[in-house]
Amino acid sequence: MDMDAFFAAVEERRRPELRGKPVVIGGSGDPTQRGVVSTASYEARKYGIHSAMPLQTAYKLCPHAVFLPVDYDEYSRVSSVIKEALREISPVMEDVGIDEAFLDISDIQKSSELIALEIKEKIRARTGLTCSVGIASNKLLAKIASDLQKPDGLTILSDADVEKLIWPLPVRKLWGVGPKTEGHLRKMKITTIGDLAKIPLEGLIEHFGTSYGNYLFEASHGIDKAPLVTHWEPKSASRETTFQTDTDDWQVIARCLAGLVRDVVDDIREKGYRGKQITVKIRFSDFETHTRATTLKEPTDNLELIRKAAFFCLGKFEMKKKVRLVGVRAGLSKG
Ligand code: TTP
Ligand code: MG
Repeated sequence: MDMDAFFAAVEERRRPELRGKPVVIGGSGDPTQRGVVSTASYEARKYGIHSAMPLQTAYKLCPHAVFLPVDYDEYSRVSSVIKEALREISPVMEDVGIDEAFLDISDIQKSSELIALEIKEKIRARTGLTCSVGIASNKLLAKIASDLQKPDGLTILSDADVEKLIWPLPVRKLWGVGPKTEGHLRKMKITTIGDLAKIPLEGLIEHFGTSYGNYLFEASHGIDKAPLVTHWEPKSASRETTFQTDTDDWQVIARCLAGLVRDVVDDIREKGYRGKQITVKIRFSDFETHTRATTLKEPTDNLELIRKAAFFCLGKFEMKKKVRLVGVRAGLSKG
């Protein structure tokens, strides 16, 4: 299950006057300032606007779009309502992200289609939002299926459909195939999943090594044996900020870091964790990015200790250039 244009849909639901207009969610909501698009409504996507695009570019593509800031607290709240509804349908759920989850429905004595309709109806009744559901024999295929008929989609994929429906898709649709692999494959004249499936396993291992070669071979044939991960521990908590204008003012950088540390500590306390490894990230005006890390004697959620560690890391940077972005991360352990 994957929600449709999630952040934008939440905003449209609470402000019905936005319906049908191009809506872009990102950064502080001011498209003349720095920041990237978190998501765009389907109306806004018609103008070529998409996630991760600079807000200023989105503004050029569609100046009359409605630009709104990210209200993460509200989206998290709606996300919890959705996850609860899904758990009622099947307790075997893998929570993948804010708007996405896998459900194991193999033990439910109903047709796949009925279950899918029930999922869509429950989510619509509790949140007023639409989602897209993909049903298949494994996570890899279910994820691809959920994307085939967005928005408000329902796609049931049998293993026999792989050749007809999956093979024509670009290789990027496979999990774990990023721009780098895509480029590498393009040089081998492989652009679709079907092209990839025609390469013998040995050939893929030769080019990509045993582990990734095997993965590409299986994935291109629709094979995925990974089980659902129904419980996971957060491994880290992090925050970062991009300055409106690059700065070499140490006071500004320090104040920013202190604020980020406070947010991270709030986060780890709320979840009942403790931080051990503290990392500070600095991106300079030319996008060169460095990290400095330190490990605390023992895991803690003490603000002072974590702040001290973060400033110790900050002190290890050579500030030769203006700073564009500051970030902090705490590696976590339980209790
Ligand atoms: P997606 O499910 O990738 O996108 P979406 O729900 O907006 O649209 P679609 O109908 O295609 O599924 O991501 C879910 C939310 O995560 C999205 O609403 C905003 C956020 N997000 C970002 O903040 N940055 C990103 O680069 C992406 C891809 C998503
Ligand atoms: Mg989505």
